[in-house]
Amino acid sequence: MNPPIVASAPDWAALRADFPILDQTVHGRPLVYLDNGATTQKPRAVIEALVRYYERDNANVHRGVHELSYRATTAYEAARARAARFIHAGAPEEIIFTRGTTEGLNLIAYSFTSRLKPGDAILVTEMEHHSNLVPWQLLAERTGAKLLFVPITGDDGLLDLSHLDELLARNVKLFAFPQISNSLGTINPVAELCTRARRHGVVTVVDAAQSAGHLPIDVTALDCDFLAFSGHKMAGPTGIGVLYGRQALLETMAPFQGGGEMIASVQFDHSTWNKVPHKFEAGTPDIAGAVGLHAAMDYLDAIGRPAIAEHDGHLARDAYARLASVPGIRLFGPPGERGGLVSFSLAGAHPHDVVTFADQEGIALRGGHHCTQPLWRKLGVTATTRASFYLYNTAAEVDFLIEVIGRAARFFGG
Ligand code: C6P
Repeated sequence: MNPPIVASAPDWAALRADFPILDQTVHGRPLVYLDNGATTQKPRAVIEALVRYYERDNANVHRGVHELSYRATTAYEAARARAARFIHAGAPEEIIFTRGTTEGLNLIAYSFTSRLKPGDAILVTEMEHHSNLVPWQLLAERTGAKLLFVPITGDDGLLDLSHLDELLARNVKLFAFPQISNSLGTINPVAELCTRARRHGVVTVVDAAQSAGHLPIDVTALDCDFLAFSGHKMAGPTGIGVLYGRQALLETMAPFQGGGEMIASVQFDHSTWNKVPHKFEAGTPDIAGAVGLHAAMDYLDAIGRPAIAEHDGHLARDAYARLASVPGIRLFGPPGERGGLVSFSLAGAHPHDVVTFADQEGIALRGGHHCTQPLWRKLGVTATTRASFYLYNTAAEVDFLIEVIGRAARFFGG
């Protein structure tokens, strides 16, 4: 009998060689980059795709008929088709290139202005990043709609879904939530949330900023209406992101910004709009960014997103379990299944002190409110320290993190 074919696990340590930036010392110590929730590092494949594009193909898209313009347009549209495959969208037309998650969410909020009225509601959760809260606050201000919140359970950072159906029944038009919380690491049950919202006829918006580069995403299976993510948090360049929108919805939505590319025809006193998705891409887009994002998606899928999710999640669970025994530590987010990050506070030390202490050892952490101020206020803290992991982080780096945080606890705790 033939032995079963088992896909070999990626050699994580060897993958580090793909990321030139990791090969350096900081304050005389080898760099341990654990600020991947803020932005990830870029593999050589992405850097080279950007250089190749600028050295050989650079031109504007959809405008000229010369060879370079043709090449730039082809590369830009190939990136769109790749993004559609990356998240299992029904068609490339459902992919709008944006500057990032924040712009994608603002696009929806702006475009929904004419659809909401006083008495309507927008439902979000208590764990939102400001990018998935402030645009809805502005939409509520513009329309007279009100904001409702799905509460969290406490320090373990799960959504309390016991009253979700009652909330959804309160004239909710839009329900926006993160797939993975950037502050808690919670992985939310996106498919369930979308199914329950759909039963109430509510449009769903998934903030996939912290998940797109880590988990396999299938928007068709999730049955969400919108999903937004940023290239720079998934090994791609800064300045490029994706907004997925269900095509039937996009067709009926008002444009976000006006300008070149987004029009079909312009008169002195009025205009008509280009087809979806171009209707939502006013002005010259980040063509090189799209090319770099294409390379990043290829890079991640060559490794395999299920393997990346398992790797990051394992490092985060291990760090969470071991930090729990450091004196003075308070941990946030679920103790079990979690995305690749851990947030904690340390008695007697401001997170900026902890981050500075770790920085002297070459470890890059993030300290602050991580753009989730209302969440921390609810949990009674103003800021935390966060370690966030990616595919190039190793078990040895977690060991070193635990050692350094232990030293910080002794230093600040006396
Ligand atoms: N969170 C962090 O360190 P942009 O800036 O548009 O690429 O992504 C915004 C955003 C939206 N939603 C979530 C869940 C996020 O985590 C982020 C970015 C970074 O946690 C910077 S504050």
